[in-house]
Amino acid sequence: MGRLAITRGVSPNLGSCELTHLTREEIDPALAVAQHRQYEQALVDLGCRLFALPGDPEMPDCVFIEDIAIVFDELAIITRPGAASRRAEIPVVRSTLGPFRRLTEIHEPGLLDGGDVLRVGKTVFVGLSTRTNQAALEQLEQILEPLGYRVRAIGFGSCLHLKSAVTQVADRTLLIQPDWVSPKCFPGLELIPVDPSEPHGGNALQIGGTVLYSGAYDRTRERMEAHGLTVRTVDQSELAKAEGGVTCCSLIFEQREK
Ligand code: CIR
Repeated sequence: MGRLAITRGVSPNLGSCELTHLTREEIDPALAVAQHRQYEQALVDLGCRLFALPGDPEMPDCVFIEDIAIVFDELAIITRPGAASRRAEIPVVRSTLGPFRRLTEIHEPGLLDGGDVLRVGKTVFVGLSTRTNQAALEQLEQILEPLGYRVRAIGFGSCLHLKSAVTQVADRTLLIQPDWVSPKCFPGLELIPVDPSEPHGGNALQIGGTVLYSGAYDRTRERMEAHGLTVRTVDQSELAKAEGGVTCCSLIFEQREK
């Protein structure tokens, strides 16, 4: 039935977003909205059917929908975000995913942001972070291991989420910021390190045969192209000030009724 991309609009209060590693900078709300539309258009151009939810003034970070759910072929896991301010984002995402997947949830004391979960085939790497804890990791093991997935805990530092540091760009290839997460965590996979001058360049979104990527990291883009990857860029300057990247702004999965 094709690939579905669920997105959520930019909150008019994005300027009050959570920030962990960055210093607050003024965000241009109109530019953020325009850039998010450009991102949504790129998803459509890359073959996704777009399901765009409206943003909410009460939820500054709602555009970063990736953190609220992790969608597998077999089921979807509704997270319990590590930042309490973000838990109000859950109900709309839960009801939107309901028709497509059996749902399960992370429960207290578990804390989990989708940005800390990197799935590569049947291996699920889970970053333990300020947002994701051991209790959630154990709940993920209980949910996923009976379905044949291996769950692996990963330590990392200097960035918000595991996927700020490492993302999948081809079936067996990861883009990685080796100063923030050890390459030794990913045996058997080909690794493309970000250019050292672009430390924030580790977040890329593979959609079919194309990598959707920020336009801010030319040298790392060239490295991916030198590996034979096709890269399409989008401008994300405003969402980057809120510690967001290309993976954060959508939930992408094969559409089918459950
Ligand atoms: C937050 O701190 O929760 C947001 N300002 C940024 C979330 C970005 N999400 C992601 O990397 N998956």
